[in-house]
Amino acid sequence: MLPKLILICCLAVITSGSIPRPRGVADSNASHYQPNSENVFVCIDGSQSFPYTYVNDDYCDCADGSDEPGTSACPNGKFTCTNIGHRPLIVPASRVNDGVCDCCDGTDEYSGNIACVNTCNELGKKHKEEVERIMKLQEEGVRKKKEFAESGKKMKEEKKARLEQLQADREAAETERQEMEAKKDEAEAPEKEAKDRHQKAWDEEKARRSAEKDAAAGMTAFNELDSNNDNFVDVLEMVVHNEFDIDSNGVVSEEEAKEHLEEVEKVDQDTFVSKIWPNVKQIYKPLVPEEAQSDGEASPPAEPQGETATPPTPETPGSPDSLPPPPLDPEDYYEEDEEEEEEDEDEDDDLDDRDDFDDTQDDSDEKMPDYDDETKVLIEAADVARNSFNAADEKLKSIDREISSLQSYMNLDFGNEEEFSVLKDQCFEYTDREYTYKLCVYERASQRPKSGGSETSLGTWGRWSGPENDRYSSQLYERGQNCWNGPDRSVKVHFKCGPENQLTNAYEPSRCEYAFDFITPVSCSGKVSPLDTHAHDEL
Ligand SMILES: [Ca+2]
Ligand SMILES: [Ca+2]
Ligand SMILES: [Ca+2]
Ligand SMILES: [Ca+2]
Repeated sequence: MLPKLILICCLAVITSGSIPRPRGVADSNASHYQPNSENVFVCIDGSQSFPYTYVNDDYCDCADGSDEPGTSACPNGKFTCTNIGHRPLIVPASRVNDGVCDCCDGTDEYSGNIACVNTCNELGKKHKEEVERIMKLQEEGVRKKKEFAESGKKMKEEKKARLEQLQADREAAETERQEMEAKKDEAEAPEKEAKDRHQKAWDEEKARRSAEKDAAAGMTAFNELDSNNDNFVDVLEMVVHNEFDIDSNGVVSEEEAKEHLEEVEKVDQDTFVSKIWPNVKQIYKPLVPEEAQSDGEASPPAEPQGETATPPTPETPGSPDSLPPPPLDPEDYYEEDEEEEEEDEDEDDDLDDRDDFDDTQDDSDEKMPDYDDETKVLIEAADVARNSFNAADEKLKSIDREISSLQSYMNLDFGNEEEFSVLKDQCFEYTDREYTYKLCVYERASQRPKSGGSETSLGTWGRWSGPENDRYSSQLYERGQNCWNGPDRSVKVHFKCGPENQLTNAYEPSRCEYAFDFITPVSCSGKVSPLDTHAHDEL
């Protein structure tokens, strides 16, 4: 034991320096307490002076408490323990001789009321180990950071070269696209002309067919109306058709019939088809055949039809055709007829049959015929030109997309040495009791409940947000999902030196403003900051 004590004693002499000083005085303040020839002590704040014997006389004389560095007399006094073997500590003067060991060397307790064990060497050793541990971490981090920086620089070089290549390719691709577009336009002009011609011919054909059908219907109507078969339709043949009742009084007067006949008594077939039919075809209804009546068609379902079924007027006495027509146009009539024949079949089949019937009719009547061979050749040529143009267009677009993506990459700030580029396109997660938080560096931050449920955006990449002297210590992700009655969510990510890239904590310091702690070798400086070891010292 003895040699060790001696060692401590000698170290103490050396460390405390050559200036003798009163109890509780910090090394840095020692000069203030050097006795002078007048034997006067000047308070450190310079406000007062006292005889030197006032120092540590357990009575507070200086306003700044500097005359009592080694006693608890001044409420604002400060006691410094030298703590040889560890490092000096300043405690409030009130802790001097308070019965608690505050200094590791026990110098704050000299009254003898309590015996403090000197733990400075032990603490010093632990502190040294801690500093070494952190130092090692920092050095390892810096080594990794250098690697990251190298690959980051290499990556940027590659991207830059690729960007230059693409910018050169783009010119050629744009020229190619222009050429292909011109060829396409060139091929499409005759194609359009031929197709338009074909369409026009088809439109004319459709109009012709329609007119033909119309004329045929007109002739059929004429033959139906000409009940006495004298090749004229006259007023009396018209009045039996209730649909010609202009004033809806239930009777077709001769005047009404004549009005439909363009004010003549009778018309021949040609006149009927060309002049009368166009005006009446919308209202004309053929009289119902006898057998249809007996089949039960005689009771029309619609009420108004029943009303028009008034007894024959004197103008048409005893006419068998004076009964009201069924509410059917010719097409409906035939369909009804068919349905009656197929009464036993179920309704679905019936409907299907009718659909098929209609479809085939539409197809044969309304489908435009194929293009002629000459037009087909033009369309084929235009298709080829279009495909070539689309390919050239897509190629240019794809180049533009890649250029745009590379430019956004180049615009990102990866730190002074490109060291943060290693974190690009990487995502990290941290799970607490309720949520899993996710950080995709340079992209976005989010959270999702552990119990399931949808993800909430906490923000997208904004910018580096560290203080001016430590710009790369934090990142801001902003414009996340809006908080009800509050701001948009945002996250500040704090970067600290650590052995691996890892999201280590997530919290919400104020409503909707989140904070993540992220450790990474990239943030290692190679230096040990006092803060790193502070927590350990407190033990
Ligand atoms: Ca005093
Ligand atoms: Ca104490
Ligand atoms: Ca006639
Ligand atoms: Ca009438």
